[in-house]
Amino acid sequence: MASDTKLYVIPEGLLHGEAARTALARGLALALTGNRLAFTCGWLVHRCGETGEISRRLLPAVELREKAEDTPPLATFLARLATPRPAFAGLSLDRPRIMGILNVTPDSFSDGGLHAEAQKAVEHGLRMAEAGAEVIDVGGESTRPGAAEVSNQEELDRVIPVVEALAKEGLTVSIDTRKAAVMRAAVKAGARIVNDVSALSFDPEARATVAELGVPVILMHMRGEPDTMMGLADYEDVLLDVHDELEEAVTRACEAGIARENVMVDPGIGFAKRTAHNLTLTRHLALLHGLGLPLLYAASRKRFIGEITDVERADARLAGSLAVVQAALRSGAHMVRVHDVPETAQMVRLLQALW
Ligand code: 8Y4
Repeated sequence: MASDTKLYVIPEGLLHGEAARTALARGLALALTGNRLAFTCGWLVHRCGETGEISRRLLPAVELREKAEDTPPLATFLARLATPRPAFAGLSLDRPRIMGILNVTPDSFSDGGLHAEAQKAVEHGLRMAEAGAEVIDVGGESTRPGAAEVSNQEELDRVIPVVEALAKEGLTVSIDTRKAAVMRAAVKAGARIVNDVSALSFDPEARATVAELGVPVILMHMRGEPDTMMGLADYEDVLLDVHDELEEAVTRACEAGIARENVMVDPGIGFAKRTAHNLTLTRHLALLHGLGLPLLYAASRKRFIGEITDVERADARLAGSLAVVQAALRSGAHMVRVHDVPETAQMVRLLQALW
């Protein structure tokens, strides 16, 4: 095998709860992010670095384990899939966590001036926490293609009062921003997580800022910027490309001094991805556990759901959102970012009861 060939395993045949623990104890399955999940077979994938040629074979878990004994890269990949994830921002990841979306953009809580808007946003954040969101993701910059640029000062004016009020209430707040100055001010105001859709690549100061602040960070996959990303939705293999590009983002973050234990990854559903890409990533999400890090899935109300169901209005996409979030949780996603917190919390409770 050429030395520049990369190897991956896409877990299939997932088991949950008691079935996972029993199959692991009997050597019938391989562990996925601890012992609450296991997989009974998997696609062993090889990609040649020179030709880009990809080959895949579905193998039972037992054969994957045997093969790993004389294939070090396979042993490494299986070990990364298996290792339990440590707590992230103080949240243990042994059960699914809900991140509630709180937009503080001009169009979100319209009318009535900045103060009234902040007040409404804080109330919505508190309601989401009450309903089961363990992280509130506060964002003041729209990443919609064609959205107007927001100045540093305007973004700060919108998000900081909201972050401060929610943090004072004892909530875990993440700050959704690509700007180092906003990250710094938000953490000072009590935010405990940085959520950057550019994976710390938009602002040249971002990596050093997060390293200095020492806070957990969510690195999301995208290509280009919101205005250019759809022209870059061209993949050799979307699943493997997203894996590799996330791996590079993680490496760059760690080289800048960010602790690996402080990194969560996210495939960036809808960002530089067409409908088929979003479906492939959702279907084979478990491959991304091969990065050895906690995994966030965020598809709430996104356009591919509307495209498949022919539902134009974003706020009428709850059922489709629940379907893909459930799929992601069954693949072992550790956190989901959603608009509809009470409904998602109800679904998560039922899933847990079944497991
Ligand atoms: C309706 C409303 C339909 C909003 C789509 C949307 C992600 C993210 C966004 C994500 C992480 C969005 C800030 C896009 N998406 N952060 N942020 N992962 N980590 N669109 O996928 O929600 S904004």
